[in-house]
Amino acid sequence: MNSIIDHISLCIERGKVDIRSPYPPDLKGQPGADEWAKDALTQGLAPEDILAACNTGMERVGAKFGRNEVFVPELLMAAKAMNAVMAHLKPHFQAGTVKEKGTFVLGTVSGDLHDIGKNLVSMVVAGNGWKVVDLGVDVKPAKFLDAIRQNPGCIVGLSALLTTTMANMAKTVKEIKSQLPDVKVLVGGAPLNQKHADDMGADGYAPDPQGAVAFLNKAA
Ligand code: B1M
Repeated sequence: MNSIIDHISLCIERGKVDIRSPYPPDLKGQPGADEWAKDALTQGLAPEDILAACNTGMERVGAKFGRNEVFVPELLMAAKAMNAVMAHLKPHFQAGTVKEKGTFVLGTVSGDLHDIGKNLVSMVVAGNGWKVVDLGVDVKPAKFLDAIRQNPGCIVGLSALLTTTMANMAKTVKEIKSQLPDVKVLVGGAPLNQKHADDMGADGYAPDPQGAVAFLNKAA
């Protein structure tokens, strides 16, 4: 366990944000996700590999949570550590084309507070030349509808991380389609698959940010 990539995965898994962070106590005084991400980029590691290391850490802490070995505070620290890495990765994912291809209205659906995946989608889509209107988390259908009306011709993206909020996603798709049937809706998030998207009446499903870009470029 000594490559930079391993350190990054560990910092995410353990919620070690930076060298100043006293949490977790056994890593006090040691570099955290912030410093390792900076080092990784300085040494020329690919942003995609750094992101994959973060996802490994997130999967490990998520699995521990599933086994009741850690609880919500540990997940929050993992999210904080991941955000520290993402601050370094953001310019790399946004260094794509400059001319806007269209507008993508994006948000995490009502009742759901998970935003790390949604933020990644936002960064990568923006880096591929789209204007992103990010509505944040816990977005009610009415807020999506307002944003769509304010951005004529936009495409909408809904993210959900909980099986429970997939029902709210389905309701949101239904509301959008009943009021604004021409608007294209893309859905994504860990618990979803193509069949869920079809059942909800969405126009597309993307498993990752690259899939979202592919959908948008095709739909534009
Ligand atoms: Co929560 N959580 N969480 N959590 N959390 C999960 C999702 C869970 C799988 C953990 C587990 O049990 N093993 C579980 C859900 C179980 C289920 O429903 N099936 C869970 C639970 C239960 C909960 C709470 C209910 C816990 C509680 O309070 N008892 C609670 C719910 C709060 C709420 O939302 N109302 C909760 C809270 C939290 C925190 C707030 C502490 C924190 C989120 C912090 C934040 O986001 N700012 C958190 C975290 C960090 C996780 C895990 C560990 C990591 C999620 C993550 O960021 N992954 C997660 C377990 C896991 O995933 N291993 C877990 C990394 C991210 C890059 O991946 O979000 O999948 P992901 O995004 C991907 C793709 O899905 C896709 O692209 C992204 C990049 O590849 N994608 C899209 C996402 N959106 C897209 C949209 C698109 C296209 C692609 O187009 C529009």
